[in-house]
Amino acid sequence: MKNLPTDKELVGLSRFLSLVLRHKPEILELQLDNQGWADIDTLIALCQKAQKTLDKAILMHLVEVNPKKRFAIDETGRKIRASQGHSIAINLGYEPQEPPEVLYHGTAQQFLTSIQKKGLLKQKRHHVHLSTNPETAIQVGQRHGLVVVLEVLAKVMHAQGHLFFCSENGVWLTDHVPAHFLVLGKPL
Ligand code: HQG
Repeated sequence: MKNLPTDKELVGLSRFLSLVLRHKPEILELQLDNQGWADIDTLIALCQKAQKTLDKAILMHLVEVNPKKRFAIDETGRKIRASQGHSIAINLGYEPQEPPEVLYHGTAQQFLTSIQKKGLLKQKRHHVHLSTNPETAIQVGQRHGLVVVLEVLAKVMHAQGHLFFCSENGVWLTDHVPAHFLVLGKPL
């Protein structure tokens, strides 16, 4: 395909779209509906106005090759949203699901004292983010410092009434993980 951005440019565009679709649609004056969807043609027009190199082909390519499948297109093909990670007030509409026995959360060593006291908090996001494998948790945690992987006793939590959701791109979400459901893996 010709005229597609380089990998580096795609990372920059993906970061910008994550910012707009998860946290600050107002920087483009973009309207999201209450499930977080934006009209694709409007998004492209507003990005172009903001001097971003984006057209429909580039956007579709970005959605397709994005390593974490961060963005979803709706069934009409006219709308796009981030599949998880929001800080703005939208409702993704995922149905509660039974989680696997164990899920993983990667964090940094400096947060452990607080996590042991308060459990995992969702902080600025809508949910605590969990993964099905420790490798992903390592990648997530090392963004914050010396990585530590925590095991979450998800099935037991679920049996005790905690709700779990799985995003379109396979990230498990829950409101809060009390400390007694956490098992501390070995610091890496
Ligand atoms: C920590 C990325 C102190 C928590 C990733 C984390 C993920 C506490 C940080 C997604 C705490 C929040 C989310 C407590 C939790 N005391 N610290 N009681 N409870 N924390 O970025 O999970 O690349 O909001 O451990 O892949 O790191 O953007 O959450 O270290 O899926 O698509 O507070 O973001 O996805 O940090 O990452 P974040 P996260 P994208």
